[in-house]
Amino acid sequence: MYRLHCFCQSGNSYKVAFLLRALGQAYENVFVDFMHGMTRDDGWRARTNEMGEAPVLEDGARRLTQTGVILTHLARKHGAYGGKTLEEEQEILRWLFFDNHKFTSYFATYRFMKAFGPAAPDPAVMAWLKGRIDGAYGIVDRRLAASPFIVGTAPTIADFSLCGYLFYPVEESGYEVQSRFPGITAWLERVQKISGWALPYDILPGERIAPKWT
Ligand SMILES: N[C@@H](CCC(=O)N[C@@H](CS)C(=O)NCC(=O)O)C(=O)O
Repeated sequence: MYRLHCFCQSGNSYKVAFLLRALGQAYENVFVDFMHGMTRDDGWRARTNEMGEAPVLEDGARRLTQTGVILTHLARKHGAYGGKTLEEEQEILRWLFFDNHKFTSYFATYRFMKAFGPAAPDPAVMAWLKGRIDGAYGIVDRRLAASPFIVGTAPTIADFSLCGYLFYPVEESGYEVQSRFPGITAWLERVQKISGWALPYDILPGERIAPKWT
């Protein structure tokens, strides 16, 4: 059985949990106590992930990190959501990189600082991050206004990746998606119809924390 090292505030963990459920694969959650510094511990890094990040997926003796790698591994292994041609595979990879670099990354940082950061966020930093999020979300919104899923007419791991942080309560980030990005909003409705879909706080381990700075 797969073992997923994860925690409930982690949209990156959610990407993998959602895909495992969509593939009908049994897995065990291994709670990562991120909020108390577990991923910064040298021992944890040596044992679990030298990069100091969740999620980590154990597949037998293999330990995989980076959601782009994990999602690709699962799609290939189970023959679903990975694209049907080399061109589609490359297109999916293109969006996985874009998601990791910009779409997820800026938003996850912004939300973390607003909801869970140790001190009130610096307004200038937040304004800069918001500009970067606006840019990335606009690009994805335009794409999704013209295409049911990010790569073509059926869901792929690119969709699992991009939606990672979009099913968390808006109070956590204070960043409104629904009123500003109609393409993304309509796509989220389609994503919710994928078998196995559930809200992140319903399927990931750990305690919910009330947002601090929003
Ligand atoms: N690109 C990585 C990002 C993973 C990531 O940033 N995970 C967060 C939790 S959601 C983390 O562990 N961050 C620790 C840090 O940045 O120090 C992936 O896709 O797996």
